[in-house]
Amino acid sequence: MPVIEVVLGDLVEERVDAIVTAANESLLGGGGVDRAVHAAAGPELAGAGSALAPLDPGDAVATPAFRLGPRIRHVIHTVGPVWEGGGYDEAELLASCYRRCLEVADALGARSLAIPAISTGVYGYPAADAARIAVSTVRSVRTRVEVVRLVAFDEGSRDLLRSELAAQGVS
Ligand code: AR6
Repeated sequence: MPVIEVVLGDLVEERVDAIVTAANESLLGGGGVDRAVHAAAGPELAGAGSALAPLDPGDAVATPAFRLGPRIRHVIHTVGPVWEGGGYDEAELLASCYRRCLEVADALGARSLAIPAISTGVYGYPAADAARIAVSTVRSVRTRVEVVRLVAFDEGSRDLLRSELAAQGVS
């Protein structure tokens, strides 16, 4: 199980081997955190991403990090579920995003990984439920990734993630 750190801030300012972007199936970039990642990585990211598209919800793929390097080496693109009330496998798909991102990071040899609150923006996933899934999934994965930084963009999300760490017995 990797060490889990909860932080408040901008994902693209992280110093980690790989960051995860909350993409859509085209991998061409969009709004929210995906916009910030594409803006920081440069237009090459959309080219590399679209060559691997379409990507199914719950899955993840990696590209180079382009202009985010050498501070960040890889961008892992994952597509979260759109929240449709909870009856459409959203929880399973969200857990799958975290698992697949860790698998891809492990295969790349990444030892540190920063992940935003996938699906909790444009895709509407309730933040408390998403925080529970983020923590429970990351802590249950066997991986050589040593540190996972869960990056919240607002204090409310940060506090939810911290509460989940405490509730799930992760110090
Ligand atoms: N750093 C960290 N977290 C951020 C940042 C940032 N710079 N910017 C936003 N967030 P969202 P989704 C948080 O909407 O719900 C895009 O158009 C934000 O506050 O980025 O998975 C894609 O292309 C929220 O908590 O992703 C897809 O079409 C979290 O990141 C769609 O949106 C996720 O919000 C994906 O929607």
